[in-house]
Amino acid sequence: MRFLRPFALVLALVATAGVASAHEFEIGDLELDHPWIAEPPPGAPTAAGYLEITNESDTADRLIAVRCVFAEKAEVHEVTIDAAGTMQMRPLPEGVEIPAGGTVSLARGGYHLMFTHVAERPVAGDMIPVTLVFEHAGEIDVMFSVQKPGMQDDDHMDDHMDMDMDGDHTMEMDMESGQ
Ligand SMILES: [Cu+2]
Repeated sequence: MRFLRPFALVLALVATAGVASAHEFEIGDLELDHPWIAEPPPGAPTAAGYLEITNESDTADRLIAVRCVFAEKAEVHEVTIDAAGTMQMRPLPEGVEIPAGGTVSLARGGYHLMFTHVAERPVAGDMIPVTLVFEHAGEIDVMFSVQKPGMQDDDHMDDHMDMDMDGDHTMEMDMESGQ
């Protein structure tokens, strides 16, 4: 058992870091959990944003628009995989539905916010204000924390640790290029 203790300590520190960086916002019956932007590589003109949206009402809502000042354009995007297995993304002009009583994750490899023509490169540690517009709940200003890809919430952390243990980063790399 002695040999396991240092490893257990590392896990505890990781879990604490995840909790410290988690933040959430509420508007009406919507809960917006841990909005974050992945730090783009130097020179990249785009950045991707993620969060989890829970709708506690019995009426569906819809994220219909995104506004910000740090990029010229902000859109809701979806990653799709075509028949040939190529990952692509497309804007969703209708936005994303948040079903009644449901949760929608904007996460790597799926729905995400796409910021293009970024004026100033977001750097890990920055907090960036972004306005999210919902069809029914209205508008809310949310602070997105900028983090290095691979340093997100606990769930993601678990995924990455699993991948590290498997020694297989293939899936993760594909997802990043799909942003
Ligand atoms: Cu995109």
